[in-house]
Amino acid sequence: MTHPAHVDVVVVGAGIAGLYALHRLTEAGLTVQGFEAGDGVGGTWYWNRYPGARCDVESVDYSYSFDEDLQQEWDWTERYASQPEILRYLEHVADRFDLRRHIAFGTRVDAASFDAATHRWTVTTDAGTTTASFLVLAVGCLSAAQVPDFPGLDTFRGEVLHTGQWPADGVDLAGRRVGVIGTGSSAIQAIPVIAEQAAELIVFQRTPNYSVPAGNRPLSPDELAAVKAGYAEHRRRARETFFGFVFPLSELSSRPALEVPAADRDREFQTRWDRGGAGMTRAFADILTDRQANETAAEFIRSKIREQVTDPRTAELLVPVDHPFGTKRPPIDTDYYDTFNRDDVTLVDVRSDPIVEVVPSGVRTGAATYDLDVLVLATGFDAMTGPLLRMDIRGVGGRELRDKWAAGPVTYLGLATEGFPNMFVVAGAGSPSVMSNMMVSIEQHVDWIVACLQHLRAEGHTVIEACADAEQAWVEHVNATAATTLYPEANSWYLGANVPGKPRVFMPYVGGIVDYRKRCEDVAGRGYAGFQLA
Ligand code: N01
Repeated sequence: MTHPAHVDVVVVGAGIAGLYALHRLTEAGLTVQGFEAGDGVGGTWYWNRYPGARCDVESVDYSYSFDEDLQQEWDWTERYASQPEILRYLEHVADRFDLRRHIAFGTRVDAASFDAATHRWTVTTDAGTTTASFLVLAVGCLSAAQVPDFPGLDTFRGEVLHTGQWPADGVDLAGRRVGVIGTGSSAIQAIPVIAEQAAELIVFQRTPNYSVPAGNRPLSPDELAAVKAGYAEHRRRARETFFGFVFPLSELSSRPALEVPAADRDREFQTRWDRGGAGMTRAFADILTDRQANETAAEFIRSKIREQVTDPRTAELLVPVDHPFGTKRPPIDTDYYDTFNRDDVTLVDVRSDPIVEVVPSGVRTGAATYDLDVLVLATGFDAMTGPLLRMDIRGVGGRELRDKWAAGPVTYLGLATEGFPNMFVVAGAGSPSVMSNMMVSIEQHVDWIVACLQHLRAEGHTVIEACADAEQAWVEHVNATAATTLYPEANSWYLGANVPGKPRVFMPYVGGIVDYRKRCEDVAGRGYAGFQLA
């Protein structure tokens, strides 16, 4: 596809955010050009095809709400949709709204620079350049794979695969010895499925995680019909929750955990455990803000791990102790702990016996060499800032975004950053994004951006830029909000702790989506207060 010389808006990325942005912008009468590194739409759901990949937000919530016909005609088959089903859905959305014609696939944006004289961005891809009045970065929060610098990785004779870059044609693991490094959400989903397929599985764990059963199951036609009958109300309620989806609450949910007798507390945890999914952190009001309250939930999960894993030594290795429950994104699983009862699955604790190197035949720790045919790196992502900073983005006066964010991301509302006019980030650092149902956040962000561009057009403005003082105040607010929670206590990707040398800054906004939306609406209502319009 040849690039147009100039468009109103360039949208980078054709995942959930990029597709919705293209739809809304074209609907608003703007000319657009989308660029997507993958050969198809889907973003996260295009790249993460590892065995067992599925969403941890329920399908009826993890779907667009903007079009009533779309949500009525699509039938989700399971409580939590699998990667292939979500990808089919996004392909359907692209076709239904005729979005593919705006997208150059297989085209990676390498650089973008702003010209203060013409008020235009020049966007450079591996196939050419385009200028645009506005730049919308919809590149995802978890799209830059993090590959640890293991000595000898390139000498491995077998196949090395990252969960976030899984081959589209799949990988036949039958009869092969597979190693998985990591025990985050991706690994916890992949491990039970890989164990079924492979001859032998070795799991290299550095930090044990708290995993809760997903309780995945088929969605019955009656359930689906009931949701569809009340979809508008369901969506409205979801938008009024803290995270953007309706957790089942009980009369205990608003109470501090330690005010509730221990037996009642455990009954509540058990109810949520049996129901499955992400509700454990909402069992009581202070699970994510009070260490002792958190410990009651953590202890409950630890007891479940000990119950499920028959070998006591393996069970103890799987029990998490070094971070509060929920301060890393809580994985939800299908048969994760039970998988370690299999004779063909081995858990290696690389905290006490670190990986020294990868050798041609496998992985060598201080104590042993593990021979492998396939090495799966479930080692996560350079989250939130990685996908942006891997591009060479330059604002006014050639200032590099990499320089501006050298000590961590600095944004106004997560949407914009001073010195980089006419550039918007969808679900960026400083927004609720990964701390919410991404669908709800993405729709809110994109709607806000499109309304902003319409306002500029109506008022005859060609430039919008975040003001330094508004940005500073927002960053302080984001940090102060995080400091009221337990989140900063974990070495998580939220903090950049998983990438050596990355500044330790808590990136998402944990004030909730209702609070955030009100702030965004207030800013717009006051003529885009905190932005300079020219
Ligand atoms: O990545 P992670 P992920 N040596 O960063 C280990 C979303 N997601 O891809 O904890 C040894 O969580 C690392 O160990 P440690 C979700 O938001 C959602 O699993 O740093 N180990 C950790 O165990 C999630 O949070 C879904 O000590 C190394 C693992 O690799 C996010 O994506 C599914 C290592 C990385 O875990 C990221 O999840 C999947 C090293 N050098 C993902 N380097 C659903 O919707 C890293 N590790 C369900």
